[in-house]
Amino acid sequence: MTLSNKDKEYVRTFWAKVSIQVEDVGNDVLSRMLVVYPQTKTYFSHWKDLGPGSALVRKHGKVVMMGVGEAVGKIDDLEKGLLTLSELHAFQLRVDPANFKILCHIILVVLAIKYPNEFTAQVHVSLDKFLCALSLALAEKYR
Ligand code: HNI
Repeated sequence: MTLSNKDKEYVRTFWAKVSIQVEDVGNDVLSRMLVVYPQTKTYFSHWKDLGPGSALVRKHGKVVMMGVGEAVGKIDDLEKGLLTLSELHAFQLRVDPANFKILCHIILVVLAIKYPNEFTAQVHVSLDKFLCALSLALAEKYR
């Protein structure tokens, strides 16, 4: 799947808004993922508190969303840009790539709730394409 220049523009413009609230957005995303898809908790079993909004959930939520933000910066070559992160998730963390789809779905839901006016159908399409491409790039090192 290729992102058109228009897609990239929509993603960059939308992300400019998200980037000033990455901590809150990240907290909502990770909190919701752990509640709605409790199987994802297995990867974070070393944390003391996996409840919504806990200190570690908030902190890691921000880390993940910063990662997505970096990917926006590398939107022209996601495969190369995310190589290190892909290696980390594949070989060290051993995260089943099915979870990338889950996380991307949650990201869309949270952004739609938080930015109802900016989250137009066109932004939705472009973000969905971007997140699919990001997931694919993250799964690159699994094969
Ligand atoms: Ni993910 C660590 C980014 C999906 C489980 N993850 C990171 C880090 C970044 C990151 C950045 C910190 C790396 C470092 O320390 O150098 N993760 C991303 C991105 C996505 C993603 C951009 C997809 C959009 N990660 C997932 C998913 C899971 C996941 C779907 C599991 C359900 N990630 C982890 C775990 C860690 C992690 C586990 C280590 C956490 C820890 O304890 O430090």
